[in-house]
Amino acid sequence: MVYTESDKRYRRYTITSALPYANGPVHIGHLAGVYVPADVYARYLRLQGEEVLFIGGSDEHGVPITIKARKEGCTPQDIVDRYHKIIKDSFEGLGISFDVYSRTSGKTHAETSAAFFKKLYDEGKFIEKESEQYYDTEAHQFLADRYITGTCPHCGNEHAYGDQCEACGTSLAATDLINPKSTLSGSKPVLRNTRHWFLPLDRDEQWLRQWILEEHRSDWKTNVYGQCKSWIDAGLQPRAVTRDLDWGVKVPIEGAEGKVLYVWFDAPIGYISFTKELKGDSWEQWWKADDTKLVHFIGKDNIVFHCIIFPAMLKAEGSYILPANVPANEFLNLEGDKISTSRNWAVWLHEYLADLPGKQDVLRYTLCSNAPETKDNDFTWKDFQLKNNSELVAILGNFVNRTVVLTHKYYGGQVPERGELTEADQAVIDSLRQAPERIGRAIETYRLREALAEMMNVARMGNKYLTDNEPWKSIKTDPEHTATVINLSLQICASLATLCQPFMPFTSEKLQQMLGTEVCPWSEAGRDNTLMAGHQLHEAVLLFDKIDDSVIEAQVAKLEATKQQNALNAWQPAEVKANVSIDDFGRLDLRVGTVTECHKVPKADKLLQFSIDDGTGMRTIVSGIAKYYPNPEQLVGRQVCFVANFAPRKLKGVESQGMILSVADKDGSLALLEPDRLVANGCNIG
Ligand code: B3M
Ligand code: ZN
Repeated sequence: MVYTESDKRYRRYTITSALPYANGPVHIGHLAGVYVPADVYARYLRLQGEEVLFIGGSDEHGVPITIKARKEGCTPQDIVDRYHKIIKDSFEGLGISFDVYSRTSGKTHAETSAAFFKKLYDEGKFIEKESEQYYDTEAHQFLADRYITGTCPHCGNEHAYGDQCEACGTSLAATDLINPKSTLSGSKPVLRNTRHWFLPLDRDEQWLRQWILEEHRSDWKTNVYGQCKSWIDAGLQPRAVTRDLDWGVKVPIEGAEGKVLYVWFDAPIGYISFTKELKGDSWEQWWKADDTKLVHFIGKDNIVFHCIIFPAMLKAEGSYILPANVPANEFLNLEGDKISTSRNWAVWLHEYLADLPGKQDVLRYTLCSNAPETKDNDFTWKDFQLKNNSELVAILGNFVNRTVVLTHKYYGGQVPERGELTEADQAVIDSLRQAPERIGRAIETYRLREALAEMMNVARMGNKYLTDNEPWKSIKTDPEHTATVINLSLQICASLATLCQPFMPFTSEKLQQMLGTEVCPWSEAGRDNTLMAGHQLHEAVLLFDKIDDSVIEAQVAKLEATKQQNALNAWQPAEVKANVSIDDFGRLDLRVGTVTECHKVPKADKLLQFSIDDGTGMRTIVSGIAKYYPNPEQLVGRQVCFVANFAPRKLKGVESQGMILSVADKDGSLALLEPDRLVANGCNIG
């Protein structure tokens, strides 16, 4: 029984989650934005007894995949095979409960998307246009989308792509770019004529305005509504739905050789193809029946495609329903910095599962409670640890553990009979009864953080109930009421087994095992008599373990290493200084000498004191390089280069007569200069 009035008319739910590009693994940003919320929603509706189809799959077309293949010297198929498997397995590992997880390189998808295009083509729904597109004369190829980069005309970002500027989020046409450059050959592309098919979105403005801006004014999220409004207000333009590429679904008409469907044309049709794969002949009701609710879970960068372009395609085809809601989330950052695949700044799901086995629900919980629902949000490992230790362990785990342990201790693990109820007992029963609806309404309106907090409030209530009643004391003084307290606490535990299931399915499973129950229908989850007196529990096991500092430190160190690697990758030699004359250079007296002694200057951590045989005698040089040479005596016997004619100066009481020449490497380490064979001490450098 769903609680939101407008949802009551639906008989089934088609829930889609954005199809991740199979050119890299999935990270926590994807999870927090799309997959965890979608999974919570799907699991909840199933517990409500609703008919649910939860669709996922890999997006295996598009230019980024071909670019990666080219870089790695393999085929695009190799790339998508590799990542499809990693992505699919890791989703499964996290308990994302797709009914189908397929891929857009499959046969059904090729047929379905080609047929969709063909129907629109036959019915004259496209406009056909010859236009000038960039062409790489060295690589002999038209440059679609990411094959071309240049400066964004809106924000000046010099690395904008031919289809989008990632710095300001604007969607671009390649011909908008300033100083366009081919990513294939690096050359400046030329314009050539080519023929393409366009979806005339300009003709859709009126109904889109009515449908989104009027009808969905109050039930779509403000961030989604706002983006749609600014798109529509800016005036919609025809969008090309074909590309000159050889990787993708072939354009199914004559005279279109060498052309494929644009990835954003075929990918959303993937939702439909995958439904066909799973449901066979009965697929249509999931996409065409008015009592089906279609909901797209996506990230904010996909809003225009799911709210405007795909609906325009569905509308043009004519027999499909439109999405009832598109609950897009904002972005999740990592330790204060934007998640980035190219900078490897991410927590990758498959690595998380390997590094922290058995902790799926901790990640699900953290991501859900931090979900970027209304604004960008930040993931930090410290917060992750805190959420585990002071919420999951201290509240939920602690409550369940105390209850089950006490049941074993006092009643041999059997649910005790309850006696007369006090007012406080009754208040707990009343509050428990209302919990499913409170949580359910929040989930139905995509306020998952709130829903999760409400679920935890049930555990909080349980903890407080135990603490207020102190059964470990009252067992001696008031055994009858103690039995009531334990009985009710167990009912709360049983409720939690169902109420936590959408968020934390692994924990729910553990809890069910411990209690010897199964999840119940959502509408019954608030009952106070789920566990009958006399029912035997199984052994108490801990739902959550504390996460030690060392675990967190290891993850932080991993990110630190990434940062350093990125700094190295970004390193460039300094600019060359202004010219000097040979006379300027000649005034410097540079020489070679041999180190005869070397030690730290007392009470100065940074300084080394060198004694150098300079051919005429001994010279002392003090140099601030102690941290690079922890064993300075090892420098004895080596030849070094030094400036011989600096005026002497005192450093920590020692007179320094020159400067030793060294080079600072890009990673911040240091190297001393040395002639490449032994030379006489005192020789000049020049
Ligand atoms: N592959 C884009 C993305 O990951 C895309 C989603 C397709 S959903 C049909 O941002
Ligand atoms: Zn820009």
